Amino acid sequence: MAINEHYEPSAMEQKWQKRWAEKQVFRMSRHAHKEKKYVLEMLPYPSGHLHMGHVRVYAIGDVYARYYWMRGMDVVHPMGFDAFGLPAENAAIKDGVHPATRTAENVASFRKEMMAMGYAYDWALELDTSQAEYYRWNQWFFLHMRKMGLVYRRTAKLNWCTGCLTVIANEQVVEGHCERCDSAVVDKDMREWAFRITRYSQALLDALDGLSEWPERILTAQRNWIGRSEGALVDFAVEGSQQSIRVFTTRLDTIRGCTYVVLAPEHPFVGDLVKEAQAKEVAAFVEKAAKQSKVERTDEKGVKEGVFTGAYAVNPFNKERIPIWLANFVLADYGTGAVMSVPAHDFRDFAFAQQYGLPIRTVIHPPQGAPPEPLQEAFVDDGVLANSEEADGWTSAEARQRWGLWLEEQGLGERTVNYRQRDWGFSRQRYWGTPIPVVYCKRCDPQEEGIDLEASQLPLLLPPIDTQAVIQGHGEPPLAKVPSFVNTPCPQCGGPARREVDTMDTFVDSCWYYARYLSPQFEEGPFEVDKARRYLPVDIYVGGPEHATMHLLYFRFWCRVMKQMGLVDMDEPVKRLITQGIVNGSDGRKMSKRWGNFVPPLEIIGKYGADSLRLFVLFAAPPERDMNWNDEQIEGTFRFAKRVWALAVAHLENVKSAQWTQPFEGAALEVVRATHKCIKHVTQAIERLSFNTAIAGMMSFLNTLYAAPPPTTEQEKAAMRFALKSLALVLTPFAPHLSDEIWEALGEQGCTVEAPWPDFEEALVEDALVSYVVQVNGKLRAELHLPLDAGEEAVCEAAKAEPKVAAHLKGKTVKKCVFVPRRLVNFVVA
Ligand code: ANZ
Ligand code: ZN
Repeated sequence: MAINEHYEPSAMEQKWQKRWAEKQVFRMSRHAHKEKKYVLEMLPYPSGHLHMGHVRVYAIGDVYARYYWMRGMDVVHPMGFDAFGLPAENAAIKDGVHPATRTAENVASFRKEMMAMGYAYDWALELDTSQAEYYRWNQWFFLHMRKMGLVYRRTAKLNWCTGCLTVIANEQVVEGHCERCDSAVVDKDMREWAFRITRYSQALLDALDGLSEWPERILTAQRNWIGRSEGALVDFAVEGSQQSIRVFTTRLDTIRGCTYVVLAPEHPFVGDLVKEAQAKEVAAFVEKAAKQSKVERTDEKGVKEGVFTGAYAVNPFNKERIPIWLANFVLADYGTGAVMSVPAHDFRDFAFAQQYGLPIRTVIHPPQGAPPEPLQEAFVDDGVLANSEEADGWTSAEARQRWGLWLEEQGLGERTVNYRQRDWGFSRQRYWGTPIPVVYCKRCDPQEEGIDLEASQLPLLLPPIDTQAVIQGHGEPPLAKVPSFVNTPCPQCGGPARREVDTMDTFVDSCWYYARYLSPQFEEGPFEVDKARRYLPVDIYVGGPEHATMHLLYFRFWCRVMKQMGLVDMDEPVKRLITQGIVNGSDGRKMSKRWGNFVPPLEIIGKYGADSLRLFVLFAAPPERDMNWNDEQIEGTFRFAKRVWALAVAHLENVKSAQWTQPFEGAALEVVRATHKCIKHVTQAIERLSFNTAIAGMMSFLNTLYAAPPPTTEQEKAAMRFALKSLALVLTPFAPHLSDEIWEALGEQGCTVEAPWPDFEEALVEDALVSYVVQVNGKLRAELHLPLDAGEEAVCEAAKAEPKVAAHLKGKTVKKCVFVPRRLVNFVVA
């Protein structure tokens, strides 16, 4: 075969991509009897073209997939498309193209660009969540989960995005704005469907401790999101009323410092409590608070506003009469919607008390003693009780414990646990999503709870729709504009009924896709249980840290549900999670068309080849760190690829058929040693997720090979052949096309990913020679390079024989010889 002496990646890469596909090199179950390894990257939303962030995350996954293949494992490495969602619909509104059309185009171009990157996917497993054969199983899960009590309908104050014209999740609201379109988010009372994820709050929290291979920052984010707090419910009697106000507090120890009580403006008692004199002011306040969004009300920097109700409560501990206020920052749906305020020990209460001239009473001292009065700021940590009568001197923890019991004995309250996490509302008022399989019948279901379809009626297909109808959605779900969809006979009475017109949040789609990949054509259920048993959980999952509290929490919940249904036998979907850093432009800002720092991957592939691009994204920074695009550095990795090829070309004819079976020596041995060293370095760097140092090691190995004398003897040729072959193997996870080209040129069979990962011999990795400093009476006289295993006697003899040392020893007696192995010899002479 004729070798192209010039490094021309495009022909080389296309050739190998074609061959890999024809031979189905990456197919699942190729090593069916070996240990399995499931390597997965988060499935992308197909947005048109790959950007550098995609290139990077898939390159990271690809290193592991190829590496484990070469380790002989039964690797699964699939790819698919999270094809439903708002962007396709918004694009339709912008360009007048139907979401289905746009999505199909985008999927096709994504797939093509991924192939051009040479990613090792088993394309037979590909899935597209917008296809009925996929989303019908979302509907199937919905029906099952409803029977399990995990799906319900509720009226809730929802986050309504004024730009996307749909409800969005709490997690998607960033500082009062939509994460996606940046428009303002307002509260809106609506009926919606929700998953009872809170039933699993404690289980999801507990299991975080077992996720030892997840990044700490994700675990922390999930802990905070679930937000377990242990506290107490305490009843405060209301003066002149039979009712008492129940508050939730995490700081029962501070209760003797409570100087007023605050209710949420929506609290059901407000109407009854309020006194004539305050009625007008209170009504105005309630109305104003209702217009503020949750985010505004709880923003730490936001304005804290309140109003006195005219009513008083009684502190059950000291029987003190304290005023009842309303405040915007108290939320109706957290705890009990009522708070006992302790301004001396809570920042928010402190600010509020100062603003409205309410008393501040210290009841907790820091361990070092009482702070000076008046307080400059709240002391919010645990400490020692003061001004609390019999409890003075108790620790905070002790007080919570003892008073908690006391409350229960007295019937004045109870200890309790609260979670910040809320149920997951998943109704979306948009077209491009999974239809919800229920109908509403006035006759059979006057409360509009929704009547389930039968499993046999699935899939409930998303109807074709006129693009104009999607465009004119404007707040009303587009599906409501398709009469042939909406009007349907009631499954119970056969009379006229209406279908649900909301669709499901696309985060439903990504809750279980990793299991569907294993049997994407399966028609009897969401996936084949046997396959799931064999290949799950996912061993390595790579994706963005921005999914910490949404996808990565939702799919953990879903996994537990699937276990209860008997579909899987694990509690957690993923063993090891890798969250990649951001790709910034060369200006250090997040790479984006908006900032004009966007570098299209396709252009880079065209100019330098996919291998150089892969090397670049893996070399520029460790996977979990952010990286900057750098024009010089892509030139650098391109130069490396060229030099690898040039070295192979230079030696190929000469070394191709070299054979050697004896132990290596001399220059040949040095080449062999350098090779083992490189194999060890790359192997360990891959295991450590340090791909940049793996590449650096290969670069320095390449320099060693360039510096080696041209091989002339059969032995030297064989050593160089071994070096090139090994380089081709360890380079495979990073630059697979170039590797395979060298592999083939050396006359090897198949492709590198089918070959075993090379082993290294520890004995050969250690440096052959060590350098000794030779001193006479502590003065440096010479430096010697001696074999690693040379003993004291041999080293001293060699040192004495060294002419420069010999000159200083002449005519003197050596009184002592200090020997430090592998470092130093010092002759002490008189
Ligand atoms: C008295 C107190 C004294 C509190 C103190 C804190 C410090 P986490 O830990 O987040 O669960 N709280 C209770 N319900 C609330 C609501 N609906 N809206 C706003 N705040 C509410 O927070 C629990 C604490 O938040 C509770 O403990 C309560 O204030 C407040 F030195 O009670 B604390
Ligand atoms: Zn009916």
